[in-house]
Amino acid sequence: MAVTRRELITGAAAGAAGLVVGGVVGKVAGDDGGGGGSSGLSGDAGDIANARGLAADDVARAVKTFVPPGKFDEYFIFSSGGHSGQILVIGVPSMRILKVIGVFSPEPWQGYGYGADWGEENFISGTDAGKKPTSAARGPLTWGDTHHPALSETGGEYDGRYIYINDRANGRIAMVDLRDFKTKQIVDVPNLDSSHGGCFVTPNTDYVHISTMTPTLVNKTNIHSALDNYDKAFRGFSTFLKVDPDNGKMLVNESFQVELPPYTQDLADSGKLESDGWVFINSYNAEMATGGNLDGKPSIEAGASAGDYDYMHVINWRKAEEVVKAGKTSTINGMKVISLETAVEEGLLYLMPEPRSPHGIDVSPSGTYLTVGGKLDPHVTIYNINKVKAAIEAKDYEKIDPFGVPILKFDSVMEARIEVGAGPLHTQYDDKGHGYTSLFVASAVAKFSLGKPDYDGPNPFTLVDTLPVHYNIGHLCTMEGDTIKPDGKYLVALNKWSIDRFPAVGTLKPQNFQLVDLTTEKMDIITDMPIGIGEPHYVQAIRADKIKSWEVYPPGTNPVTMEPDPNAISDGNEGVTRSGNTVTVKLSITRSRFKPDIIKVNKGDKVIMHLTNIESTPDATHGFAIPRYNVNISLDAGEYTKLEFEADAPGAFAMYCTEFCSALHLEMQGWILVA
Ligand code: CUK
Ligand code: CUA
Repeated sequence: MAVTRRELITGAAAGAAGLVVGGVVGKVAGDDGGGGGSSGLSGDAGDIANARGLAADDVARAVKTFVPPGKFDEYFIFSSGGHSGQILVIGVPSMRILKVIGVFSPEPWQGYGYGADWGEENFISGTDAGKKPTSAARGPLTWGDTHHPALSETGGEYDGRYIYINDRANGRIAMVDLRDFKTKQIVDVPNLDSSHGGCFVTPNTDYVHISTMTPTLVNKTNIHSALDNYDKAFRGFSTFLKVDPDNGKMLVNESFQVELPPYTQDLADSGKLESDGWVFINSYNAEMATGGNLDGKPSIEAGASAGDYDYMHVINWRKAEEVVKAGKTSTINGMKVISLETAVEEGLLYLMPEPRSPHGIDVSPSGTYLTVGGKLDPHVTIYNINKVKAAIEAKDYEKIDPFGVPILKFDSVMEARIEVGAGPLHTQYDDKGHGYTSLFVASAVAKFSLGKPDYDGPNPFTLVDTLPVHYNIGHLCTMEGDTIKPDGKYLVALNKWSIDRFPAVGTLKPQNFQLVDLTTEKMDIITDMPIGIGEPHYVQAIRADKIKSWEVYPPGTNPVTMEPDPNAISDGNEGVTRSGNTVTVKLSITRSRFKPDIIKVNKGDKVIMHLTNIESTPDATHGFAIPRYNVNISLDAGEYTKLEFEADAPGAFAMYCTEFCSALHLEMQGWILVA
């Protein structure tokens, strides 16, 4: 390694970058405030810091997040994209966006939803069973509202294989394969007209769970009066989608649902270790308010907040599995459903009172504690699973709800209530037995201690620290935070508003991800990251070395199967054949040509194209775009896909490669002549 001019000037030894950084940080003075010129650093780094007006703390924070060019981040976070319908992949601690994965919305850069077999299918398929009505007038659904990503787990730890995410708007769920970071399946979940926080996997990914948010209309006899008979016409559903362990796909035929009362089911989490076999689903609107403010009834806002308690649903899914095996289900819209009556009879569904409009429910790493944040209550309420099990065993009920479901006694199942601040929403955990709760109203993060076995210290269930964040924090996420072994280390605060943190970029503002250092005694914000794509809700953080992404596809791989496709084209077997009105094109793609590069068809022909990028060099992606036909495909090296369209528009269409792939990229063009 050559010694650079700068190293000569500063006297740093070549190749000793780590020592240089250590030396600089060691010289940081204890000066916080500092305007320009008070970095407290000496030497070259000190001059730069002084010239930029950076204080000592700024420099220390910068060093904590800096990932040198060519080096990689320690963690990935997978972030929902909100109503952009996508997933964002971001490196931690650098907070650099690594990828946007098209999920419920077409993504032209990835050729997702513009003709490629693997992408297009997701937009037209879903489950055939129980397909829900979609307005044909507006065409197929081309967006979703992604909220809650769920990384697959083995033994309660992320295994880096798949990620699932729900569509809040339409009651769907998608699976992304982390071998190639592409969406492989969207299931339009029967009996779910919406979904929300009930998206998680069981600790070995036997099932991925998704539940209703707004209850589903199940009795359609008189839809205009349905809201007047809300308790009879609507129901919630908790769905356990069986996962194929070989490819992560959800198997609707082997899945089941548990019917729930028409409360509004919200956030949910899977039990683990101590609570393995159970799932927990919050709800609000136990009042079953329906709105109707023009008729003098309260808005849902007021009606749903009238009571002092809502209910957490406690479901024993292993018992539910047995009930399904015993055939005690009915099939509704292609889904096996355990009725409310059966669920109560079989002792697999209970309710627990929760103070005032809860939102988040998060199970502690040991599985012992369930932390609930109530939007209108400044406390978090912590339940103990062992007390829950004992109360169920002893039939320690407060009462039975109008749907026959036993409600456990609050005092029997509650372990602690900690006053954390205004508007607690979601909680995450670290490796030392602390919980971190987002405070939406207070715009802050509260840190508190759990009890044994998660926390073994002197003051259990005590508020330890509070950190202001900027602003209106929704979710938050610690590294590996939903597993049985969280790393803690960093916390990402997902703030809904950014207000004064970024320059104005128009009237729609970016959200603000703030990276928080958890290794210091007081929590400390070390960087702000504007999110200019979508409105993230939840994120999960996984150690980067657990992701085993492929660098390149083996020749002719179809991303749908992740296997070489029998129709894949290799160099030399290209061609165009006709049978009646169907024209089949076998086309190979490489730097810098399509073969064949002239395709002649007649108006009205059905065109089937088998396209293969025959390159084996990682990064050698080519595009295949047909102007005016809304076709825009991206083929990574080795990738095969199929394209079908009707040649209904006559003309000479210059198909071209959309990726600047070589010096002769601009020449990578051909013709489709439709006469
Ligand atoms: S929700 Cu958005 S802040 Cu969908 Cu998990 Cu709480
Ligand atoms: Cu291939 Cu440009």
